[in-house]
Amino acid sequence: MATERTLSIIKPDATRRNLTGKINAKFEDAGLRIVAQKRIHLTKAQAGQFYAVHAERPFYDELCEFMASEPVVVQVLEGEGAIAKNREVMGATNPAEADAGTIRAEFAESVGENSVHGSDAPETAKEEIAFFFSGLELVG
Ligand code: DAT
Ligand code: MG
Repeated sequence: MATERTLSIIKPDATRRNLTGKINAKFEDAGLRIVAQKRIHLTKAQAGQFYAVHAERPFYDELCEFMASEPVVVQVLEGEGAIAKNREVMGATNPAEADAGTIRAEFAESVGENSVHGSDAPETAKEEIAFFFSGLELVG
């Protein structure tokens, strides 16, 4: 399997509870390397642009409000099959359905406040990385 990069976000419910280090340990233990990382505070409009694909979903407004409520940590994870591996480490969207040991099973508070975002495919990973990071911020 090829080396890939994926976009990860540690969401406001997790930064608020000081869980960045514990979540990063899960990524590193799974063989994912954090090759770029920064803490930012999104506006609701920026959150809306990032999650534009969900604009028609009933939870969209709540999701954007939440993502802009407090700072997030955006990061690029790299490794063999990083996109799928990260989704595995994250666990299912609904923490009640997430496998034991996954980030969402251990830390997420609800379906909406579920601690982490991870890209779901190579094309979205590319777009999402470019949304937050310039080429200069990405160490080759
Ligand atoms: P994922 O984050 O696992 O890729 P998704 O892309 O389907 O899940 O949805 C994006 C985010 O939207 C998700 O992390 C939390 C929120 N969300 C999804 N389904 C929801 C629901 N039924 N109620 C409230 N928020 C929801
Ligand atoms: Mg998704």
